[in-house]
This record gives sequence, structure tokens and C-alpha cells, in this order.
Amino acid sequence: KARRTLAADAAARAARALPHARPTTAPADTAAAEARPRRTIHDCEGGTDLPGTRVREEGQEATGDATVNRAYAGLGATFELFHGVYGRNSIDGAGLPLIASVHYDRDYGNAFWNGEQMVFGDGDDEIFLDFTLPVDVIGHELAHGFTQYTANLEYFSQSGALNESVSDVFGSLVKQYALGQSVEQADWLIGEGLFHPNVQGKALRSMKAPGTAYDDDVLGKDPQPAHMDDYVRTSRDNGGVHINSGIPNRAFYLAATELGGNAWERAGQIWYDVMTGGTLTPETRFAEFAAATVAAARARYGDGAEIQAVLKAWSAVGVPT
Ligand code: ASN
Ligand code: ZN
Repeated sequence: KARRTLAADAAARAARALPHARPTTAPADTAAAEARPRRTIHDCEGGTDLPGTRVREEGQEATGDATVNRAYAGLGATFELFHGVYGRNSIDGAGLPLIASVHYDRDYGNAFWNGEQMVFGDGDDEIFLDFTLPVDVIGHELAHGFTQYTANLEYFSQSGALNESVSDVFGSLVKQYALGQSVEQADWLIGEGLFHPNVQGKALRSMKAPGTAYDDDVLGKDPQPAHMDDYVRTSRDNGGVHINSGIPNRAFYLAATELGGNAWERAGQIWYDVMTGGTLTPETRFAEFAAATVAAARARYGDGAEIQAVLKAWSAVGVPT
């Protein structure tokens, strides 16, 4: 019952903070308020067969494996953001069970959403540590599922960079909401704590200052641009999806910090409304996404600080609205 109280409190907080907003969460006595995560964690034990052996299900107590327990908690934190703040029952809005597999392969330095579930590697212990360590990385991977069920942005070029950026935005919001951090308190990093101590870097990416997350002999320098003037045209990385995401990432950071308070409230609500509003297509590019955030800000908040913050943010990164 503690979870219901948490979600209800969050909804009440959000409602107080958003006096002009339509309610985004159902009253406490409806089915939506009864929504609970349905989590299952599997262990690949160093193999690559998915999902692997089931090791922890919803409601079961912690296991002796910290990786399993972090994955379980991270799935819960992601569910709590989408449900407690936006009234969404799981990433598909229909109570989708959340499945993760840990200890995938040996020395596997990545994590991914495969269209049906999350997969986490242990890292190689030279560059990367365990990919379940940063909760924003767990949120990032699950947000790929959210995007799949909503705008379904094609994973290539500008639409792909938006897909990546949306995962960074909601991944960061999962962390900020779980820790109760305001825009000033948030680190605006993705994957802080993931690098081995030998690596010269703070994190995988910085939403606040794209291009400054790491500068390492082995990894090289963070390639992310922070402005359209520095947009990277490349055939690598699906047309630079993890590179050019720096531009919309910084736009979100700027809009959220201009508004102040908690990023999941107004800025996050606007980005959520864009993703679920039905106006994007899989081929949506930066300028169309930016225009959609302006329209969403107006639709929810009218002509006020929100629309001004969004316009200013996109202008600062060189994306026309
Ligand atoms: N961790 C990466 C991501 O979620 C995996 C990938 O390249 N798809 O973006
Ligand atoms: Zn991603």
C-alpha cells in the first residue's frame, strides 16, 4: 500500500504545482491509481540467450545479487515517474509488464531495449562498470519502450537523435524524481558513476554541457554538439543518434532551468504531451519536434512563462520553431 500512497502524494504535489493544468492523474479510487508495476528480472549468467533464468518477480524480496536488485528498483523508479507524475500505467499506458535481463554476455559494455525488454551488461571493468548502477541509464532504456509505444521515432538521423534525446530526458527525470532533485540540484548527466575510475570523464553525456562529459585517451572526447552550428553529419551511429541528441538535450535542460523548480513538472509535462499528443510521425525532425513543444506548452499552459521558456531554449540551440 506504500506505493499507492507515494503515487497519490506525487499526483497531489503535481496538481498543486500545476494549478492551470488539466489533471494528468486519475482520482485515487480509479483503476489508474491502482496501477502497480509488474516487474520480472532475469539472469543471463554471462550468456546471450534472452531472457535467461527468472530470479526476481514483483513483490518478492531482494536477492543476494545487487545487480538484480538495482534493476528491480530502477524499473520501479521508472514506473513511478510515468505513473506518479504523468498518470501513465507503465510505458505503454496499458500496464505492460517490465522485464529486464542482467549479466548479459561477458564484459558487455552496454545496455539496450530490444523492443520487448531491457538488457544490461556488467561492463568490462576497465572502461565501464555495471550498467545497472546509474538509475538514469535504466530510465533511458525503458524510455525507448515509451517512445516505441508513442511517437515511434525512427532510429536514424534527426528522428533517431530525438529518440535518443527523449530517452535521456526521461532517464534524467527518473533520477531527478527518485532523488527529489530540483533543476538546480540535478547533475544533468547521463550515466554518472558508470565509468571505471581510470576513465577521464564524469558520465556518458551531459545535457547541460554536451561535448564535455569525458575526454579520455581510450574513449576520446565526448563528440556531442550543443548547437545546430555544430551538427555532426555522419553515417556512423545510425547517423549520429547518440551524438546530435546533445542539441535537443540541451534545449530541454534550458527550458527546464528557465522555468525552475522540478524539471518533471512543467518542462517534463510538455515533452510528455508532445510524445503522447499524436502530432509527431516516425520521421519527425528537430524543427517539427520543437514546434510541437511550443504547441504543447500553449495547449496546456496558455500564453505564459512556459511557452517563452520553450521558445528561448530552442532558439539558444539554433533550432527554428
Ligand atoms: N545503450 C544504447 C542506447 O540505449 C544502446 C544502443 O545503442 N541502442 O541507446
Ligand atoms: Zn538509447
